[in-house]
Amino acid sequence: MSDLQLEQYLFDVQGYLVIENVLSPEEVATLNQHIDDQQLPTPGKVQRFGSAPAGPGFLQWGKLFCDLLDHPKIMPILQFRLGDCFRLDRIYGMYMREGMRRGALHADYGATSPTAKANPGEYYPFRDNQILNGFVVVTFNLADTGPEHGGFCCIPGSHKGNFKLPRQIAKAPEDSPAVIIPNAPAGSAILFTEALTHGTAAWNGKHERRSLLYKYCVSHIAWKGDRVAQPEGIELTERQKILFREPADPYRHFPSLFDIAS
Ligand SMILES: O=C(O)CCC(=O)C(=O)O
Ligand SMILES: [Fe+2]
Repeated sequence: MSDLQLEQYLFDVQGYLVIENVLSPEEVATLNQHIDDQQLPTPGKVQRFGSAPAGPGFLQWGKLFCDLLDHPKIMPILQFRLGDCFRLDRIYGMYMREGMRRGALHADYGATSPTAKANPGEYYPFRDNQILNGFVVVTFNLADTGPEHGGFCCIPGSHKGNFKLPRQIAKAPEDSPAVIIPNAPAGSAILFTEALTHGTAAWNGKHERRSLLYKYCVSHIAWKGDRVAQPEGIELTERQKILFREPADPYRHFPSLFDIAS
């Protein structure tokens, strides 16, 4: 079995996946330097930076941020989940200082999601060996996160769950053994489906948390009404440009990301 098949299996059963060494230490340092150059306000009340839409968000801060849009180590895994045609829905960075509190556990699909009562529309899913989820996040870690520090947390396997998150867990996720904070060193990427019950754990690290989140949807779904703008003055590849397109039918009105050279 190839590494890719192993990754597909683990992503499917866990609902998330950590891939280490996606970024070199030099790339991590350069991205962090670009973030330092922005002289952002001290994290506290705010814990997001460089969000888009509106505008291009942190993509405007350097070509390296744009190169992560279709990182070669990530694209084959996204293809498993999202098929050939997908788009960038939104981005933001997260930064945290020691003592910052956790966020609420949440999910964008299923019984716990705010849309749980919405009519899903008529569709005829093919279930055999197919992954139906269409909303995936790639978090590039520019600083270590994990059980010791905090950061992304989740309930592994919960994307396949059928029942609402119990109040006992929602109230005190830190006390529940079902909630884990995966170890994800600087340079690693955490992929997770938005169907997974997940959140932000309290930050106990001495260092600042720095993560870049890129959120992708299948081409015919949009979770945001407006689009991430292409950065100005930064040359994007043809493939990267596709990620900024308006939502549309896969293949018919939205091209495959895998037919063209990256
Ligand atoms: O990485 C985190 O702290 C969680 C972010 C989150 O909730 C999300 O991307 O939907
Ligand atoms: Fe979330």
